[in-house]
Amino acid sequence: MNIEKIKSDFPLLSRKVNGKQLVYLDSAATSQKPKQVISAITNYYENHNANVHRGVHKLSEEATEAYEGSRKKIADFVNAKANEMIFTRNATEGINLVAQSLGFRKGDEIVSSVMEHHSNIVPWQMLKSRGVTTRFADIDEDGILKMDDYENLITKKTKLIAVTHVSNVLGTINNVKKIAKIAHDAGALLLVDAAQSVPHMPVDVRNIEADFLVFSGHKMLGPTGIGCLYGRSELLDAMPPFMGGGDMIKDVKLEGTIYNDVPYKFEAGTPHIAGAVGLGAAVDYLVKIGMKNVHEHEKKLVNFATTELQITETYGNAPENGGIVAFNVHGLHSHDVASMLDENGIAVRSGHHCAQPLMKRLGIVSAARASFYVYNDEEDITKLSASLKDIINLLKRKKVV
Ligand code: 7TS
Repeated sequence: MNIEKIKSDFPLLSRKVNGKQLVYLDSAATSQKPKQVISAITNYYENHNANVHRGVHKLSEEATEAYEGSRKKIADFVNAKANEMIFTRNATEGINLVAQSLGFRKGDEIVSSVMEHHSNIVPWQMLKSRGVTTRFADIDEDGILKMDDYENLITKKTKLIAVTHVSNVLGTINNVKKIAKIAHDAGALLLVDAAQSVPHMPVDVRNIEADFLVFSGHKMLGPTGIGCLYGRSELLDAMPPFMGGGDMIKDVKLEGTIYNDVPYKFEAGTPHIAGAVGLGAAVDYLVKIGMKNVHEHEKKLVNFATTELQITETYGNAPENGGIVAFNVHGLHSHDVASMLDENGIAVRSGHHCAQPLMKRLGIVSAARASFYVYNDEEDITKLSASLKDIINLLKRKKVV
C-alpha cells in the first residue's frame, strides 16, 4: 500500500489544526472521505439527481440505476445478495429495525455482551416492556469474550445473540463464526454488529453464518446518513416493516396495504440516494486497495502502537486486534489528554466511547483512543507517542501525576 498516495486522496488530511499538521487517529468514530467519494456525490447531484423507483423520465432512471447499482456493489463486498441488503441510516438503525421487527415476545431472551457499543445494548433493553430479557456475556482479563458464558447464558428461550465483530474500545476481533455455531445449535439467531469490521477487514456474511449484520457507511470512507442491514432472505421476508410510507408498498387501499418485496419493504420514504452513491464509491476505493491489505496494514500499525503506547495504560490484549488502542495516562482524565494532543494537531477520541458497561467492567470511567485506517502510517503513531511523552514529562515536572 502506498500510504503517501492514499493520504493525498483525502483533502481534509492536508489541513492544519492549531497550527500543526493534522494527525487523524479517530477513524473508529468516523473516517475521512477520499476525493473519489466526494466527487461521486457531487457528480450525482450535478448530473443525475432525481427521485428513485418512481418516474420513467431519464433522470429518475439514472438515479435508480445509481442507487441500485450501489446496493449490488455493497452486497458483493460482504458476499450478500442485493435483495438481502437494506439501506438504513447507520448501524444503529439496522439493530433497531431487527429489534422492532423480528417479533420478540414475552419470555424471549437475548444474549448481548459487556463489550458492546450502546447501540447493541439499548435497543434490546427497550424490549423489556414486551417482557423480553437481555443477558450479557463477559470478557476475560485480556478483553476477549468468554465463550463459556455464551454456553451458560443461552437457554431454550434465547431467540438471538447480538455481538460486535470488533470492539470499538479494545479492538478485539471476536470469533463470530464460533458464536454463530453456539447460537444456531441452540436454535437462536445471530446478529453481528460489523460497524468496526466491515470497514477494516474482509467480511463474508455467508462464511461467518450471520443471520443479520449491520454497518455504517461513514466509518468506511462513505458519507454519514447511510448504512446497511444484511439479513437472510427468509427472515427478512417474514418480518413486518419497521416504518410505513411511500416506496415500501405494492398496493394501498383504505382497507389495507400489501407491502413491497424485500429490501424495499424496509425502505419507507425517499432514501439517501446520494449517500448510497457515495458509499458505492467508497466500496470501489476499498476494493481497489484490497481488504486483506487494509487489515494487514492496520495490524502492523496496531502492533507498533501497542509498543509505543506502553508509556500509558492500555486496555485489551487480544491476539487479533482491529486497529484500535484505548489508553489512559495515569492521573489524568482522558478528555484532558485528548485536549492536550489536540493542541499538537492530533485527533483522538476520549470519554466512554458509548460503551459505559465496558468502562465499568474495566474499572475505569473513560479512556483515550487511537484508531487507525488506510491513511495512517507509523509516523502518525510516533507523533502521538512523542506528544504523550511530552505530556507525561511536563506533568511529572509539575508533580501532577
Ligand atoms: N457499533 C459499534 C461497534 C460502533 O463502534 C459504533 C459507533 C456503532 C455501532 C454505532 O454506529 P452508528 O454509525 O450507528 O452511530 N462507534 C463510535 C465510536 O467508537 N466513536 O464514535 C462512534
